[in-house]
Amino acid sequence: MKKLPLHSAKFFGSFTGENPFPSFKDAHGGLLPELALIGRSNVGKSSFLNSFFGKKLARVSATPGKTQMCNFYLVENSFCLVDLPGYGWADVPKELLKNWDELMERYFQQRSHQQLLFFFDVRREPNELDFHFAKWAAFYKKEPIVIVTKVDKVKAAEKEKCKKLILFSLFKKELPCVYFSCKTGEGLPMLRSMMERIICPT
Ligand SMILES: Nc1nc2c(ncn2[C@@H]2O[C@H](COP(=O)(O)OP(=O)(O)OP(=O)(O)O)[C@@H](O)[C@H]2O)c(=O)[nH]1
Ligand SMILES: [Mg+2]
Repeated sequence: MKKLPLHSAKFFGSFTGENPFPSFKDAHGGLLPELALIGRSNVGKSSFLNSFFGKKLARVSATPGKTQMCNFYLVENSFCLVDLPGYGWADVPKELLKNWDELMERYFQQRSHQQLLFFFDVRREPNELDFHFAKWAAFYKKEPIVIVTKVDKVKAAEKEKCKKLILFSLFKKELPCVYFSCKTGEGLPMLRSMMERIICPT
């Protein structure tokens, strides 16, 4: 199978959806595949992005709410990846939460070709906003790949428990699920080969 040129990834730009989101085409005029990272704020989406590309492209912070726009990264002639703003960070004014909802509506309505990667911190339990997202995903008929993050912080039994919660309580269905840690690299080879199969299916 073709290897993705991940090291050639570049930051393309930040978008709010007020103007159309960018669309990237292949040599035959077809849309390039798109991977979208979604999940609660501080769950480790931007950290995953940096591990996945093997270089520091996105800003990571211990303070939730770091990524506030839809940040597009382009791997030329292969695919694009979108780091979506995390939801549910503390101290967020109501107005900002409303903006998040509107931004996501715009993103989901304008894009139909993306694969969602749903991130979940292994030490948490699904909250109201996670359920809100799961409903959206079902409405738009999206089947996310679940990435359970920060697994370096827990024992094996807790990973299993978290996986069951997400699949059977949150999404209520079997979905692909990978344990990931940007500290140890656990899950990275598997995720890279999964993405290769999605992006270059032949
Ligand atoms: N131990 C551990 N810490 C992690 C891991 N992934 C992320 N973190 C830490 O979690 C914090 C948040 O990480 P980010 O990658 O910025 O999270 P995010 O989901 O992009 O957050 P927002 O941009 O606010 O949506 C940082 O302090 C990271 O160092 C992991 O696999 N293991
Ligand atoms: Mg981020």
